[in-house]
Amino acid sequence: MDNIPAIVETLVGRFPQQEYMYGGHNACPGCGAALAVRYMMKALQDKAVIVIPASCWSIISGVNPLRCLETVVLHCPFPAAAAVGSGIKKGLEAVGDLHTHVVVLAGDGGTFDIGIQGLSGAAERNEDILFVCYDNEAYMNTGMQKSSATPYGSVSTTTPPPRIKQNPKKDIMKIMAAHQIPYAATATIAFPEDLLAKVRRAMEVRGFRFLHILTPCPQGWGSPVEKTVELSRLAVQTCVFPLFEIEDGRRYRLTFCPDGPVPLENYFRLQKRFSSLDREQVELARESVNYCWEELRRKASVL
Ligand SMILES: Cc1ncc(C[n+]2csc(CCOP(=O)(O)OP(=O)(O)O)c2C)c(N)n1
Ligand SMILES: [Mg+2]
Repeated sequence: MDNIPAIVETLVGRFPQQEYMYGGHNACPGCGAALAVRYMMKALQDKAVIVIPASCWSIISGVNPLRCLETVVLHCPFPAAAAVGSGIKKGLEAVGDLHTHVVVLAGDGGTFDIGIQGLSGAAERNEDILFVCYDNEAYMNTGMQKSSATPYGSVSTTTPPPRIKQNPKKDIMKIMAAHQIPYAATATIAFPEDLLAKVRRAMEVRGFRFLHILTPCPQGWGSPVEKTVELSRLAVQTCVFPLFEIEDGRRYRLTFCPDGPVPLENYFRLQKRFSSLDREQVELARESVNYCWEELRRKASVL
């Protein structure tokens, strides 16, 4: 980590300094979702309407008429986010506004589970919106109930030990690729330039765009608040959460290739939610991560 000051210096030089998210918001200390949106807003600036279904972000952004984002924010019912976003875009077009972006900002519950019907419909119709899923891997706002984005082996309030989550995390990127949408990508806050580049790329593309951002949650994951960025980095380095893009559901591109994956234990060790895994279960998790990583490398023609 000796090169951290150099990295910070480079970022300060190249990263937009203007903020579009105000301080005094309602996020918990160490909230990955707050940082993800802060970065995302640096690309969107005030050129987007943000649609937020029930989630931590409905709280973070503030209760109407207050808000912490320097743009228009609209709160909507949980399952309706993609449909509301699509309607707003059509409305803007109807009044001659062809420039304002519509961005749906939903949690993993609002994306993988409760919002998936509207999400699939909007993707299939190729609505001209950007759907951003910030994924903290559970229903955090209501107290860490498991979602279908919760990974295998995780403790949650609905999967307490010894009945830890038995099923794997749903592969939302495969589901989005199956819709053959023009652009889909993964990102995380430990790679802010990559995140910003992907938001910018998504803003250039017309049609349905999907961004899947991993955002650690210290409260839910049982991790130290100062480890949020490190955990995001470890998720990528262990191949738990690879960084990649998919165009038209076909062309895969890895945007970061770890040189020799970091052991999975380094990632698990920092989080209480994985503390009840035994050696055999860690091995199962490792096999699954390796399988998905090899499959992704084949699709991206890296193998
Ligand atoms: C139809 C409906 N069901 C349940 C709720 C209660 N609720 C509000 S936020 C939330 C959790 C959302 O989880 P997720 O989408 O992952 O976002 P996060 O809270 O993790 O940011 C739930 C269950 C609701 N508001 N509306
Ligand atoms: Mg969540």
